[in-house]
Amino acid sequence: MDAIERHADARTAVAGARSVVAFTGAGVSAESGVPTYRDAGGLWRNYQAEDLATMEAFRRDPATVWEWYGERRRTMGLCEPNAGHCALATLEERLGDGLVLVTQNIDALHHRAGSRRVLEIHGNAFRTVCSVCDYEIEGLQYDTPKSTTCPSCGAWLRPDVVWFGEPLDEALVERAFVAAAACDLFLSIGSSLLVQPAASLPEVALSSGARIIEVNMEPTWLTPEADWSFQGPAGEVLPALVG
Ligand code: BV8
Repeated sequence: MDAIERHADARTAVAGARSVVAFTGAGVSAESGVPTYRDAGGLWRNYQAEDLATMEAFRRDPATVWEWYGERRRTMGLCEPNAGHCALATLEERLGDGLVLVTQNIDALHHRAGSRRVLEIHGNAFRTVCSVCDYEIEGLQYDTPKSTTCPSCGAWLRPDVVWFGEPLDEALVERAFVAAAACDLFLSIGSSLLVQPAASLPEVALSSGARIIEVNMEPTWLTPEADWSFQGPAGEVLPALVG
């Protein structure tokens, strides 16, 4: 089956699906200018994850961790959703709550593309919460807050993201895994599928009999298992699959 036929086949699968999970990683935002984590020049090459995205690092040097998130807020805040994000927003319009969008991204670009039902399982870089009490700054912040001290308990404020070694929000994880077990089509888009527990979602879908479409620039452990795997930019492949 050549690429065109494979494409047509996958398009038919998307058109015919009734319950879909779209699972996204940094690759879906790459064409918007958001650096990915592991690609050449990816975030982690410049900084060791454990140096910046852990509670230990924050306790050790909160000012540097805030400097890093302030820089990422400024960078990501200037990025616009791309055709890949927009295609998923279109799919949500068509499927209603038949689509569950689970993202590892903290860049809020799915929301900005118009998607409404987005499970941000690793948090949102633009939200600010207290590292101790349940205080939260209203709305989104696109830079380091003027004061990083909690006005309620005096502790450090932090970005509302999940750091390595920290548990994800149980209710969000539950909804994501229930949707993966129940879907008839699972889309894995722009993820190296290396970070747990998120990377187990395609496995749950696979073992529940869902058909799998992968869109990623390079092969992953899921590639040989997928019904269709497209190694191309999500901003080009997704509109062709969903359009
Ligand atoms: C936890 C928010 C326990 C912060 C993130 C050993 C084995 C197994 C697991 C572990 C282990 N050691 C430690 C763990 C656990 C750890 C983990 O999985 N580590 C990995 C690295 C081995 N997981 C955790 O720590 C989790 N917590 O386990 O807690 C616990 C439980 C109960 C009670 C107490 C404790 C927390 C994980 C979440 C961490 N936070 N982000 C921040 O960002 O600042 S993870 C972060 O990295 C992202 O959110 C994302 O999830 C991940 C990056 O992965 P991807 O999105 O896939 O990005 P990547 O760059 O890797 O790949 C991009 C892909 O896109 C590439 O393949 C590329 O080819 C492709 N691409 C590029 N351009 C395009 C494209 N594709 C299409 N189109 C393009 N244009």
